[in-house]
Amino acid sequence: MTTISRWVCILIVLVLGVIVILGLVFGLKKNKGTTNKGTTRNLKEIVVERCLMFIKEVDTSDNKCDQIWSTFKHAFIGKNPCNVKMGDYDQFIDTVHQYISRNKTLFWSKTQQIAHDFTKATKCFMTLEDTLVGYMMDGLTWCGQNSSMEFDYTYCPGYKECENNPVSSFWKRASMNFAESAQGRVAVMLNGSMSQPFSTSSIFGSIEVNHFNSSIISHVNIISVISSTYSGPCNSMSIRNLTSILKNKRINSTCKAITVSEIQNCTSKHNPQSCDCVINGEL
Ligand code: N1C
Repeated sequence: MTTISRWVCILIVLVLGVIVILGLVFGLKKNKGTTNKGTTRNLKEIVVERCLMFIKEVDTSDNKCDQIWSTFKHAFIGKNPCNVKMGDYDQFIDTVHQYISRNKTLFWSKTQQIAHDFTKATKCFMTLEDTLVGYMMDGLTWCGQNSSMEFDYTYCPGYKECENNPVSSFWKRASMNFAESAQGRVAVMLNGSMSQPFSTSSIFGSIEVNHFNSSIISHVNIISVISSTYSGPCNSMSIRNLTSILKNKRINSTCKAITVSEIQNCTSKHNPQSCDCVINGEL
């Protein structure tokens, strides 16, 4: 190779290197800027349509979707999106009328997908998203702006930016109400593959458990969802911590480790009616 062609090769490698580095830098910057979504487009239409559909198919009680929408909007519109508190949704929660059947409540923490696949397939339990409040807002983002009656469609703060953001405060307030309404034997699906399946900083650990009403809840069935290779998670410190918190509230509990494939088997089309296959008839 001549000296000139060697220099041409070096130059090409350098130019390619610079292009790759610039691509990475701009790519990362772009991702960083788009981490937080703004308000979901057509929020009102989506929420009202979901409300009407839910009332038609699941719940025939006297809910008024227009009224529900206005109390929901009132909770955060015109407010600094870092200063919307749980209490701002009080009126909204009071406007939605729903009855949660005894022995049917399912809580979850870090098991969102599998818990919802399970309730959808078996219809034996209800998560918050299977009630009108959770169904309407599931997967949506919303926030307002200080001194404006408009939604912010470009950016809504997440939990990392500020705790009192409209979406986090909504789920906390809705979860509090859901936990207060739970009656009889209830269940919770925890992620037994994590080092801390029960965390006192999760919504389940910091809000729902604290609002369990021991005069109407008789038993908590803790389901530790595990991958087939992991064993012994019911004995983990964090689950023992949950058991003792419940005991102090005078609520009995039992824990059972169940593999992902056992749950999937219950939710598969071949086994659609398996109401208690996951809990083996304990509920
Ligand atoms: O913090 P988590 O779980 O323990 O919250 C889950 C717990 C469930 O039992 C639900 O009843 O709290 C309720 N809940 C929801 O139903 C819900 N839907 C969507 C709490 N949070 C919910 N989200 C979003 O997931 C919300 O943005 C919140 O911050 C996460 C919490 O999920 P997690 O940490 O797995």
